[in-house]
Amino acid sequence: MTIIKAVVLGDSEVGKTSFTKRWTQGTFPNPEMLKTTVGASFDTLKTTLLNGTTVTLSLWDFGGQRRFIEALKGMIVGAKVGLFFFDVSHLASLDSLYNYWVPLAQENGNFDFMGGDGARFLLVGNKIDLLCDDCNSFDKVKDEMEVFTKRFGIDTTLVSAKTGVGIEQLDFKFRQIIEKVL
Ligand code: G3D
Ligand code: MG
Repeated sequence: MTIIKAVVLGDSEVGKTSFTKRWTQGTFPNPEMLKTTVGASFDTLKTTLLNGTTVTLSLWDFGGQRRFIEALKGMIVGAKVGLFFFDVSHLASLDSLYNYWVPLAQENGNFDFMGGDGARFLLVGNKIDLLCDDCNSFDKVKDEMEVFTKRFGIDTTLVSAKTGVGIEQLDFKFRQIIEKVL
C-alpha cells in the first residue's frame, strides 16, 4: 500500500478544513466541527489513479494561525504533494500564499518551486459560491491565479467547499499530480 503525504496550506478561514472534510467524507461540516483547527488535523483518502494503482493520501490540514505554525513546520517535512488554498472573496489570502505559505513550504518541505516542484502542488481558489458568474471580480480572480501559475508553475482550480462545485475536477487534477510524483 502506497501512502502519500499531502499538505493543505493557507490562511485561517479560507476553508481548508471545510474542503478536506468535503473531499474525504463528501459533506460540508457543521460549524461546531470547524471551530478552529488547532495545530493540524489529519484525514486519509483512498484513491485510485488513472492507471489503476490505488494509493492512500494522508492529508495534513494545517491550522492557519501563524502562532501555531512555528511548532508545525516540521510536519511539512516528507510531504510529496500539496494544495495552496485561498479565499476568492478575500484576495489578501492569495497575497499570503506569496508572502508566507509558499516560502514556508520551500524552506521546510524542500520544494523548489522555481525548479519544477510547482508540478507537485495545486492552487485552489475556494468559496466561488460567493462570486457571480458575470461580474468583474471573477475575471480578476482568474487573472491573479494566472500570475501565480506563471511564477511557480502551479496549476490552478476553483471550488466551493460549501456547494461542492469543482471538487470533482480538483480530485481529477490531484490524481494526475500524484501519478506524476509516484
Ligand atoms: P480554515 O480551515 O481554512 O480555517 P474553515 O477554514 O474550513 O474553518 O472555514 C472558515 C469559514 O468559511 C467557515 O465559516 C466555513 O463555513 C466557511 N466556508 C468554507 N468554505 C466555504 C465555501 O466554499 N463557501 C462559503 N460561502 N463559505 C465557506 P464560519 O462562518 O463557520 O466561520
Ligand atoms: Mg481549519
